[in-house]
Amino acid sequence: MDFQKDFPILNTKVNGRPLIYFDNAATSQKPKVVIDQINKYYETYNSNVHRGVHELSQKATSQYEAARAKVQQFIGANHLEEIIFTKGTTDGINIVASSWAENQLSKGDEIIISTMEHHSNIVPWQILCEKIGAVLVVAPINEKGELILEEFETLITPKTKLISISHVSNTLGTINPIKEIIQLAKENNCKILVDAAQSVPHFGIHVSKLDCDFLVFSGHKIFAPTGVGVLYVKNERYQEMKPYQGGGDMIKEVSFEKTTYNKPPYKFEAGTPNIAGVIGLSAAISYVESIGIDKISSIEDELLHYATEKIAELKSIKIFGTADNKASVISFNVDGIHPFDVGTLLDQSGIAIRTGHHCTQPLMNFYNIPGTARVSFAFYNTKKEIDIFIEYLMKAIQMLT
Ligand code: C6P
Repeated sequence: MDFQKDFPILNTKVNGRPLIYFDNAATSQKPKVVIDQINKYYETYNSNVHRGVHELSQKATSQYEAARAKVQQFIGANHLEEIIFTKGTTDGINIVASSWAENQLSKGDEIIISTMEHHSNIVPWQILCEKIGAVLVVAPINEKGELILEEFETLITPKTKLISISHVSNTLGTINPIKEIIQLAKENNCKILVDAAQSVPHFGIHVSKLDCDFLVFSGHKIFAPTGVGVLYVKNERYQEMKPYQGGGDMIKEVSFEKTTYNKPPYKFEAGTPNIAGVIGLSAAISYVESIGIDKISSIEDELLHYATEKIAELKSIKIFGTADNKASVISFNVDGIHPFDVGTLLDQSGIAIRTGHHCTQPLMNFYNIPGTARVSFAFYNTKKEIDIFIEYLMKAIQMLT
């Protein structure tokens, strides 16, 4: 099926050539149905939510809350109030660090992350550790870019209060054994946060079956606009959380003497939210559901295997991230060529890839490289595009060696 017709930008040209967009791990493109819903909001019922008796505000509020129900059902949360709208994955992790962890952890307590984490799942914990004297523990990976589970287990001690781990690595594509890790957390009575930025757009997630405490993702990686995301909080955790931002909508009553708070999730959504973004997210999820997340997974899996074989045929290329269980991300380097040069030449041919450290500098240090070139596929990409990419990659290599 031609999914590209659903995405206006995929029918444009870049540098005089039809756009081939292989930077989906950075952000995905937006289908017309999402753009239309955002326009409709601004053109026909733009107003604030939870604040007005007037018709427009009521409509905006009902669309905003319908989006919450859409997300709840999409990720399999038991309760509507377990869905907090955020600015994105980074925001979600920072909320957990400030609202839950700062309140629940003390000096000497430990937080486990892994070598392959995105900076968003490193830096908030470092800031917290500095503040309260907690300790960050880093789980190792092997050369293939897989977690070493036996070693992971040995890192868990009675001091471990939180495991915060990516479901899928944005740089390597590794799919971490999240069920096993959650099981380990449960057995050891520690809480678990899943960074699902790179998994929610690509395969079905069911938070209540997974039984994690927190899960975060960004709207913009699942065909929704930037500036909107989701923090799932298991109901029981709410009683351990304090608001980390104060303002409108998160309160019940305010006086100069004392303020009481609104109930969750509103308690954690201070100020006017990204209403258009939330409405766009809802439309994006409906679009994904109209195709089927399993179908999306299988198309992307096929693209991953096709591209991996083609890239591996090229001499002088090394792929970073060869886990047995991988999502549709391929990071690679060409001998003697800086990834930036590969990316620049491909761009001249209309092919968008990402180059650099991908916000995973500690992972780059593990491999002792400054960065990689990275292609990441969405279901709207095609084998034909991969063939063109390989052709231009070969040309780039010829020019640069
Ligand atoms: N990775 C990439 O090119 P935000 O920026 O908040 O939407 O997402 C942060 C983030 C957190 N965790 C993982 C696993 C991620 O992949 C990302 C975003 C993009 O790989 C931009 S750096």
